[in-house]
Amino acid sequence: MKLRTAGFGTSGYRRNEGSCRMKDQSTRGFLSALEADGELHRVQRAIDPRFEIASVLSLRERGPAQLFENVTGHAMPVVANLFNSRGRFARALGVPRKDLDRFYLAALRNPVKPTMVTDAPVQEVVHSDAIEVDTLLPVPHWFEREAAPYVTAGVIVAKDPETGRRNVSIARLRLEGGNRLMAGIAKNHHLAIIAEKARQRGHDLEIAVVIGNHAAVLLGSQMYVELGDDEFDIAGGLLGEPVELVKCRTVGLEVPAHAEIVLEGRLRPDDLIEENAVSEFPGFYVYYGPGIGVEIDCVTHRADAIYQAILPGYAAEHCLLGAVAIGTTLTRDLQRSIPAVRRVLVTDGGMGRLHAVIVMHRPRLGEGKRAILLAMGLVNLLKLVIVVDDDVDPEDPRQVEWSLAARFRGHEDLIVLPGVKADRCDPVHEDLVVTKIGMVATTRPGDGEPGGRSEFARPPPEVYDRIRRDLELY
Ligand SMILES: Cc1cc2nc3c(=O)[nH]c(=O)nc-3n(C[C@H](O)[C@H](O)[C@H](O)COP(=O)(O)O)c2cc1C
Ligand SMILES: [Mn+2]
Repeated sequence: MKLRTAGFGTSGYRRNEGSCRMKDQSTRGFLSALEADGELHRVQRAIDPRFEIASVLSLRERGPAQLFENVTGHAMPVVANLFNSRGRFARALGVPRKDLDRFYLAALRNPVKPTMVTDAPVQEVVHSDAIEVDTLLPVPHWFEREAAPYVTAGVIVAKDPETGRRNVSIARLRLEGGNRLMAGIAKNHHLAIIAEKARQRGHDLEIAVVIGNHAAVLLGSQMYVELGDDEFDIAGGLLGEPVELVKCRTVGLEVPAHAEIVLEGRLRPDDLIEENAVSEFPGFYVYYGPGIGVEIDCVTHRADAIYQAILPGYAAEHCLLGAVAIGTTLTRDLQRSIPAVRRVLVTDGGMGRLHAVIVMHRPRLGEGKRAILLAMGLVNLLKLVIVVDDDVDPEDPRQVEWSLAARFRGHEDLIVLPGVKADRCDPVHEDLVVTKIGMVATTRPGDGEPGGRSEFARPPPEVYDRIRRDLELY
């Protein structure tokens, strides 16, 4: 299908009276901006959602956003690869790249409550009987050994049956035919805890699955906040204004008005469905056992909705969304007890989950090791943590390795902790324990003094600075 306009229209949406929304809370402004910069690739050739979309995305995993306009069997286009780099987040959030970390921390500290609207683009079209999810939506079938297609960018909204508090998070949803889905949710996630509360009360849990979200909503959904904290408040913090929500048609929930698609339905905690093979962030298949059945009663979407997908497995976007959230919350948490911590970066090579670099400013003796222990204690996933000085860019693996070569003494700067509780996703865990490793690659107090062993070799500063200023003349 061809989109009706070269840009991405808002299909006649009228703003509510009294609305003070300043930003485009849809993904459409971002898509237009990407396209203007040649960062949106339109795939016009017919493409099969069964493995072909996955293949193109795997090959262009770090490349431009991809808009599949002609998906076999579907009128609705598929967009993917939207947030596969830190730079893309900066753009989508309207923040200079270098300020991103400070910006994320500020959003965590300054949540903004959502606001309600009544007229929502995401409800332009409503389907409420004989729902066939696989007919309505072009959901890709990703990998060979997975049994069916998965919705991978679905942000699930639910309310705690005990407290009425909202929770917003992503979990994969597999198509089970007709209006049925299966949700694979880690037991320790809030959504699983809430579903268990509903099960104990003997009823289903209403959910709304939101597809086609602004970066603020996707990132907000990933932040490690407490059970009872509403991730839409964090999304509002990232937007710098309230997320506009609209009431769902068939469930007692509210969803972002400017999203593309919403599936309204119920998690059925007693309806267990065996999942078998599913891909995880290490890039391997895992076998978690049964997931929870879902029934969808209503689907709403924009008249010209675009289906957003996230390539699962060891892929840039999947890894990065979690990495940003873990890095941000760890930076906040570590700084509370160790002010020398400047930043925690969860690395791409470490799958955005398992490895981190902690940047510290002049750590005192032993303080690097303390930061490592604290980080590992707080985030179960982490199993390799490297501490570097703040003259090193943690996003540059070459500089991190340079630190290890220049500043790390294996006999005293290494921590090896066998037999520590592992995350179930860790590829090398044995009986859910793993060996955790910490490396402190920082200069010691007194290092780097003139005449000492780690004094940098450089031209005289007055010459160097002058040449740097006038470099284009040379
Ligand atoms: C693309 C993507 C897919 C994800 N898929 C799942 C999943 O299938 N199951 C799951 O438990 N968590 C998944 N997550 C991670 C959770 O969304 C994340 O840990 C979230 O913070 C959990 O929030 P909660 O504790 O409020 O439920 C995924 C994250 C991303 C970015
Ligand atoms: Mn939560």
